[in-house]
Amino acid sequence: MKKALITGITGQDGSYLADLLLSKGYKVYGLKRRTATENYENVKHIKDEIDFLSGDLRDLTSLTEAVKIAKPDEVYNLAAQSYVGDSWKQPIYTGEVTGLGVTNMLEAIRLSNLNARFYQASSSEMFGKVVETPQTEKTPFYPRSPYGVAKVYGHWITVNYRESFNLFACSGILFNHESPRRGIEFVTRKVTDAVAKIKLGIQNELRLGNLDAKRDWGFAGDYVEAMWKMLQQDDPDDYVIATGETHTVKEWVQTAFNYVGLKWENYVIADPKFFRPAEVDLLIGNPQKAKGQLDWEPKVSFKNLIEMMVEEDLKRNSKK
Ligand code: NAP
Ligand code: G4F
Repeated sequence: MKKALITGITGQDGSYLADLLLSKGYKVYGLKRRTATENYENVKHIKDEIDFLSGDLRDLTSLTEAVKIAKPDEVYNLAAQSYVGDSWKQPIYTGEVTGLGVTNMLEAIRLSNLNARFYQASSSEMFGKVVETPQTEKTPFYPRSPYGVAKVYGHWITVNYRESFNLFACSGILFNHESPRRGIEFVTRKVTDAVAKIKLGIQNELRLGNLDAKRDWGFAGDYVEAMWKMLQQDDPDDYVIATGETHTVKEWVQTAFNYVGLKWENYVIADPKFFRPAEVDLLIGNPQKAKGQLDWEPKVSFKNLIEMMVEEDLKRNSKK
């Protein structure tokens, strides 16, 4: 039986990846930091099938211990301070977790002499103020936030450990991916949750920032398949994972409101609080390498993704 250690198991991607690996017969260990209140929401349906190990990406001792206990064949490093907006409010913390935390995880693996394969959750935020469109594995990075800068560090330290120590280390440069398990602070889920609440009469307005930003949005369930496929190859490499389509935030908003038969202009209010000190205006990835080498393709369309999320938020909010 293969064994996998997932950091960030309580997050959106960690939970979908755990679903996938359990379905493939893996023994799954999940690194979870100590919290005063329960935060198992995304993994409550599989809680009894996962071995949770206590740890924090900033704490090498806990990572070393987790690797010692799990003896993993594969390590998926998904933990991060992942919210771009907060990375200006907590730049040092973001650097410590999202950047240096990657080195801690790599060191824990290297010092264990276990030959575990390693996946790093890199991000299209690294392209930031894009220097070419669409973005590929070869597009130079130009990060626009402390989060993006930390991810660039995490990406290059992964490449460096592969080249220095011959580790099987892959970096997935994933474009935005969403789902009903997405954190409520991200624009996609903020919108679908608000649309559901407005439809149900429990909210009457939605305050948003920049509606003109463009993102390449896919479904998280499709994207974790790509992570797993990267670690099944003969050689480690880096891959862009994207749909190859881009849409504005306004299109997301319009589509979500349309789905419940409402006009978005009647509810959305521009609020300067949600504009960022520096914006990433346009992201669109070219997933050709992943299609060719990993035989990976996204399955859920932009419209179906939004409808899936609005439906789930309608259900969730109806129960309250
Ligand atoms: P997420 O929902 O925010 O989950 C982040 C996870 O990291 C949570 O389980 C969180 O635990 C954990 N975590 C945070 N700080 C930690 C620390 N110091 N030590 C240990 N665990 C810690 O993020 P996601 O959307 O699933 O994304 C997964 C990864 O992919 C992240 O690295 C993100 O930056 C990257 N990424 C995401 C996207 C996307 O569109 N979703 C695109 C590209 C890259 P708590 O539950 O305790 O907070
Ligand atoms: O949903 P967002 O916060 O996601 P963002 O910044 O693109 O980052 C996400 O995707 C990255 C991959 O490219 C990941 F690496 C990262 O971890 C995260 O998962 O914002 C999307 C866009 C931005 O342009 C933002 O300015 O939506 C715009 N926006 C407009 N109003 C808003 C809002 N974003 C948020 N969160 N909240 C708003 O009210």
